Amino acid sequence: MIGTSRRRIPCAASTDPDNGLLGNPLVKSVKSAIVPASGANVSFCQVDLLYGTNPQQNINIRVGLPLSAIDGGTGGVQGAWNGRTQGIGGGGCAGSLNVNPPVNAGYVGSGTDTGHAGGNCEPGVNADGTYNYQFIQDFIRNAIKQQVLFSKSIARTYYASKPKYNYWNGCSTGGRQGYLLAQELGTELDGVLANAPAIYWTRFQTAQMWGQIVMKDLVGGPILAAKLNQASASAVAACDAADGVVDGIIDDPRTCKFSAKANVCGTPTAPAANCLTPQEAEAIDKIWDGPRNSKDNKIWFGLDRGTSLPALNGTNPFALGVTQFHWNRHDLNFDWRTVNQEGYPEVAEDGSRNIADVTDTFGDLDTFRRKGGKLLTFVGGNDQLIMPRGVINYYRQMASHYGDRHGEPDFKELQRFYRLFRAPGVGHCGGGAGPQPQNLFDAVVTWVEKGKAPDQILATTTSGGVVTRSRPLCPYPKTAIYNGSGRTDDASNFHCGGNLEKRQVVCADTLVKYKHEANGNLDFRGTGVDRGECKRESHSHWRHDHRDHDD
Ligand SMILES: [Ca+2]
Repeated sequence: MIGTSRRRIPCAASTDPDNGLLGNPLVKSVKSAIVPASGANVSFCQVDLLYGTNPQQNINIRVGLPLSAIDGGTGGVQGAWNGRTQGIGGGGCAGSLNVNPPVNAGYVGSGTDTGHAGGNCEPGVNADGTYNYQFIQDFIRNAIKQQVLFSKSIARTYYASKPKYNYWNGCSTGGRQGYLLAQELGTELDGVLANAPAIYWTRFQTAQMWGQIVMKDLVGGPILAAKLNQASASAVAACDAADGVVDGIIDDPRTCKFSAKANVCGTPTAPAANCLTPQEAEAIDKIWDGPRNSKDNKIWFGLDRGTSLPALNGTNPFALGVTQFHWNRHDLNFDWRTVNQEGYPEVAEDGSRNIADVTDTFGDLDTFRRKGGKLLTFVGGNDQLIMPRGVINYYRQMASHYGDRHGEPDFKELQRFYRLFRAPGVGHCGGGAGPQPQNLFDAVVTWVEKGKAPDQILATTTSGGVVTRSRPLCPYPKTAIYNGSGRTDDASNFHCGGNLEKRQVVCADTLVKYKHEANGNLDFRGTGVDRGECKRESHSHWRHDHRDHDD
């Protein structure tokens, strides 16, 4: 699409017909101009283009280019440019056109609006009950692919030099976008940082409504936030010490079986304030457990104990969850309040049948892996919006996909190019009680360019600019283990070891698979191990339980 001229051109001329943007039939409009420095933001060359293959497709893409030598840029490998690109992801149902952070760091930055303005996903369904596939496909995949391709070609035109390394950086929807690019555009990126990814879009967003439905059924409406918060605090108090360190954090909440029944008013274990009715306790237990069908089989994962519950289970449901019910039934008037616990499985299955093959992100990483790509993910152990077990589920599936010929998960093999770091106690893309991951993007760059895989990620808690606690985060299924002496607030007194892939936690998370999913796009092995394997105690995957994964 872009001319192959190796002549350097000024920013103002970068849209000239010779350079392939003006006159490109898929580029509806394009402009370029130097943006002056402003506050902490450096001056850069901004190219804005509108991409579309038909009148209904209107994808805005922004590429921010550190000034080239011809435009006065200095300090990089060409002008102010460090020779790399960095695509920035969006959040919720919105994209991002803010390219300042990567540009300030010397990267060609890029962003897209994903084909629509604002964060409303309702236009994915038309008033007549048909899907607006243009809207959905542009949001899910088309826009980010064009973003990456244009950022690379425009960089090549502007600097007369090909980018040496190409990266993605996103969290939540931006994380999902990183996964989709690694799955479907595997030749174009060298490194992907994709945190708290909103993968399995249809499945997890449907599950975001589970708690609201349970509370409506059992209590008649939302439980007071103070009671939800007390239940979370009680769970942490009950399970905190099981990981060996009393620090207000449950290292692996899957092992915590605390029941909210302990908080029922009048029982000896009830808290002094914000105790629960038996119905409220049952609802909270179901929120932790996640949606199940009538056979008591798990449909998706719950919010883990210790997680802040009001984000999804407050006075109002999470807007994208409500929208997802409309998507599942391709009906803008479908009212989630008409759905009870018994009806939930049908809505979930409708979503799987009707739209999940477009929205969910679970392809393999074969091309990305073969081309040497590196994928790094952090997920908060107490993510309040995206169930972290869903991300672990995909990671295990890939460990199985790249495992031995029996399809057993092989995390060591997987970790040659894909590493998942759990951050205990951390919320969605950050926040929460746990120490916060540091320098993740640098870790991807070092992995790609120096071949040094991150064995651990430093996480810190700061107060008034002072680090009050530090911990290593470990590539799953390892976890941070206290060495037994020294301060438990100092990362140097921990090491990465152990193996969190215990039979009891993995098999308890086996998911239902619908008939229509078998042998199609949606076929997947549930948790990366099937039910049969979970029933056979002697299966070799579980014999590994007792093997220490320390190198
Ligand atoms: Ca603990």
